[in-house]
Amino acid sequence: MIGKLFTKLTGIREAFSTVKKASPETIEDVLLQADVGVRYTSAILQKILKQKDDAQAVLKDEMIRLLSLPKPVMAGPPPHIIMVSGVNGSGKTTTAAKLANLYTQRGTVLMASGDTYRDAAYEQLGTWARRIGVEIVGSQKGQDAAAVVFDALAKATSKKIEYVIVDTAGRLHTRTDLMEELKKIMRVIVKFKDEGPDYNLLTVDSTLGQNSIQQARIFTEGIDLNGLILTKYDGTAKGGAIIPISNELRLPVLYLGIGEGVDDIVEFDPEDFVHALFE
Ligand SMILES: Nc1nc2c(ncn2[C@@H]2O[C@H](COP(=O)(O)OP(=O)(O)O)[C@@H](O)[C@H]2O)c(=O)[nH]1
Ligand SMILES: [Mg+2]
Repeated sequence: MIGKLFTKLTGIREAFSTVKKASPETIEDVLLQADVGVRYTSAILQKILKQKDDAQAVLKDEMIRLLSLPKPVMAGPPPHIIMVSGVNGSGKTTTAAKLANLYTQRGTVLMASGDTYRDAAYEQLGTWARRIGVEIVGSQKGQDAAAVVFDALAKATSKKIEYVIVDTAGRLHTRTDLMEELKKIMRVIVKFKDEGPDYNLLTVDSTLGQNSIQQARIFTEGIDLNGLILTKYDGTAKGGAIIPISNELRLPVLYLGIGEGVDDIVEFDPEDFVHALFE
């Protein structure tokens, strides 16, 4: 994983590479420019100043600590359910495909096209499904997304498929409509699995930096999320926002999207990640 991160995260790595022998003031600039935010930057800086130790080592330790939120674990009998939600364009469908591809290494996978609002959303996911070689359950535009998810879970249960990846819509007529639809999908999932989706993930466009937190709150207040996927991490100068995003929302980062290809995803490990930044 480190190797892949290393080659893909050139932007943010360049910024952090200057930290090695830098003064606290320079480190402060680097963190603020990477969109770590005032609150976490000053907390980190206080630690650096207090310890008078190797600044880079302190910074690394602090970043690892701030990124080590407990992750959900997949439990119980299959099908294991991964649902992705988020605003339009944040990378849900691409991420659903990447996850489907990733989980084929662990078992059988079925994708559910729960975006019945956007034109051609099913076709987009279907193209990925064919490329990856996994089954897909979808419907026509305008049909009930919760019904699609129900069909997918019924199929997965009867065919003993191990992983179901649920893509969802990012935009309906209003925010309330969108949340009601997501809640309805959740009610269907709970019929199959009391605890809800094993991974209930929000996709966050990391090029927006901290600005994405406000948008994300609408989702955290509507449905019971348990993790984040930061997408477009390959193209962001604001990658430091991973710290405020995860901590303000109190959600662990499970994956990073690092490109448009189906393999461009890495499981997030705080230590690997921080070490890759400073390599
Ligand atoms: N560079 C880059 N582009 C991404 C990544 N994830 C998604 N995209 C692009 O973002 C755009 C929107 O993605 P899509 O999955 O359709 O978003 P959705 O509306 O949330 O389903 C597409 O052009 C994707 O190729 C990523 O990790 N890196
Ligand atoms: Mg989509």
